[in-house]
Amino acid sequence: MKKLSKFVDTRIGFFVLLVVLFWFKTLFAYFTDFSLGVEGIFQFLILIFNPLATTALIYSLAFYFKRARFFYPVIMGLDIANTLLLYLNVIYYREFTDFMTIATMTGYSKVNQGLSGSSLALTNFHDIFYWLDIVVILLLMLFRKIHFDPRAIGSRLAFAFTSMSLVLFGCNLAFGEMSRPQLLGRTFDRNYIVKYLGIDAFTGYDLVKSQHINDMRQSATKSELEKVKKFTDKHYAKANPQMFGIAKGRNVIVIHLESFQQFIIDKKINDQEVTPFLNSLYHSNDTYAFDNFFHQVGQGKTSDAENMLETSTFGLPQGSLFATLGSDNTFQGAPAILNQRAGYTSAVFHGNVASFWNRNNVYKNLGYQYFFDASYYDTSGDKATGYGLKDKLLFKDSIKYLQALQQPFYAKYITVTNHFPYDLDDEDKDPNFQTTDTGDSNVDNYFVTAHYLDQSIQEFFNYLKKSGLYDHSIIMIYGDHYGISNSENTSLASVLGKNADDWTDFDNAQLQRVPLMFVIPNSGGHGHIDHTYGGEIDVLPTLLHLLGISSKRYIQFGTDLFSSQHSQVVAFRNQDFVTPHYTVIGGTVYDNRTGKEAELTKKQQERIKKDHQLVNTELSLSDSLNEKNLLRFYHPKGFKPVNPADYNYSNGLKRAERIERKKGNKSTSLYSENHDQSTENDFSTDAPEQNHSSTDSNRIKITNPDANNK
Ligand code: GP9
Ligand code: MN
Repeated sequence: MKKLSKFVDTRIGFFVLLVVLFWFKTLFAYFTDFSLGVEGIFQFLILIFNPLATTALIYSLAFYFKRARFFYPVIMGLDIANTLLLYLNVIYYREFTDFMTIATMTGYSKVNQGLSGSSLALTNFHDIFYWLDIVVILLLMLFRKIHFDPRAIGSRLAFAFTSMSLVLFGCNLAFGEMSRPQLLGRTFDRNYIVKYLGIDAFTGYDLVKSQHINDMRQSATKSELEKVKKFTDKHYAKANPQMFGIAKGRNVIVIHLESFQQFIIDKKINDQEVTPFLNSLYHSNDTYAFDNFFHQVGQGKTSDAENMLETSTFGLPQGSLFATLGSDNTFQGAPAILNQRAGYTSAVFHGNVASFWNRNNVYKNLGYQYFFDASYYDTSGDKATGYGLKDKLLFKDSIKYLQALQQPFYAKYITVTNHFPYDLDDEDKDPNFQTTDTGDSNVDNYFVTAHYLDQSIQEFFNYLKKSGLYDHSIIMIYGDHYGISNSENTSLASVLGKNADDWTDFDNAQLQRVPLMFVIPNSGGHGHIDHTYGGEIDVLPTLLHLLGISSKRYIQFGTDLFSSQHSQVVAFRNQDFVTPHYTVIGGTVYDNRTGKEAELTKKQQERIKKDHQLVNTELSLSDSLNEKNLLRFYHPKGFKPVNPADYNYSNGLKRAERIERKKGNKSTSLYSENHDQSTENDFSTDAPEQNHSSTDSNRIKITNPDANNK
């Protein structure tokens, strides 16, 4: 004991004491206040280790102050500031299930104005532990139980401490990247960065990022907006009069098929269709389907797809637009446009935590009125896989929310079960479906989860028909991006009847096709498979036109797929592109008919050069629009800017019910139309989990236990 107190009386001892105490406090926060979703021993070890490096790094700065009367106040000041940062995050997390960004701290973020007056209500008895050590240490110093050490630490030693901490941090980062590749590059979820690197590293990282973003935004001028506007005006494609308004006034149901590629459609394995139900939709004369439709996502994957589909602007060249810019950017997207132009109610149903891809913030800026995330569902036991609630349960357990929405509604379902690594419990597997035997488990399992997804869509459609929603809805179904990556495509080759040995970049590019279908029941039966080339960027203007809403006044980079003026040059995020005749990858031009390098005439070369320029221009103008947040300068006719403060995603059902009551017999929700009877019984599923109690497995619970949303 004596030895210990002697050690604490040295500067190094005091430093070690503060570092260790802060380390423990952080771990305390990790295990009591945050739910970081740690999986497996490796992640657990990283979590335990991660506060150490940054704390040591920050506190070592005090060593550069030679005099005791500077050293002690500085190191205590750093400790107090660091504790304050941790503590504010604890309180913030209790309200938002998220960490504080620089934008929230400085009040820049419009999504949530930092901690509100209700923060006192968010304090907890155990919060004493965050501050107790500091109080005790200050008292011990005051009563001279801890003595000030007058001996300064030499500059070299101080530097050694700093460098050691940096090395430790380097190791921490390396382990984090090992467990979650592209951790910083893609910023999936702030929870992840904290889980792997700790709060200090997260805040530092966010500071650098927000500085960069602020610089970009400040440099923005109106003339840049005009440049963008000029481009999109010039490329606007006017609606096809035969299609314009054919789904006017209907509910819009969007089904996001996770990682679903077009090649699965009509695919037979061991003589069985992988997705018989989707295939039947694909060939139905109520369905307008596209077989040359490409995903165009970058590193933001799902979130890039969502962004393109709902704003008709591209994702960013690096990272996810949702994660990096989505909290503060101005959007003029589908939920707000449909609400303002045609009175639509908007909602998202998704069985993962709300913070993933920063959706909890972005959706408010998009004008989504409801977001039913994992906290609205029972995801315990075997009801969820890695990315959340299993699809069959998502559709089933959403009915009580869906039926409460005023019609017409714009409802988006984001499925998750068909997500890498395509894990599915045996109980969910169809014993009659035999998958491939390629030896590559990702490929083999991919078909199994795709088959499951297909069944879940069928169950949902059965409900839509039974409840009557089907007849006055348009159901848009799309695949967000590839499920099998380029490096695995050779394992897929044999399944596609191709030879893995002569697999090329051309083949990879062709596999970036994803489904796009508009199911429009009772619309004349003119549905067909359309061979037009297009991509995710084109969906919003197409959908708006089907709903009879002109898209002309908005800044959108895509064009209506049904329009005769639609451009069929499909840009990938890395500037490669596909046209009906050529596929251009890294400058190499392939002929689509042969799949071989094309021999081009002068004229064709000119054409391709022009297409290339078009691709570069649209991508860079979209980047400048988003990175500089230029839409804040743009006020299309009748568009009221979205105010994120108007939205709050807790108590969604109660809010919807309040509206039902207020509207009385003018309420248009399905529940009201059904004479205040629930339609939940119209849903039938063969999901085995529905009857399982919540405690039958120890799988990680992704639900936020603090959320009291129902
Ligand atoms: C997560 C889900 C998956 O909520 O949407 O996103 P992804 O990994 O496909 O980008
Ligand atoms: Mn996805």
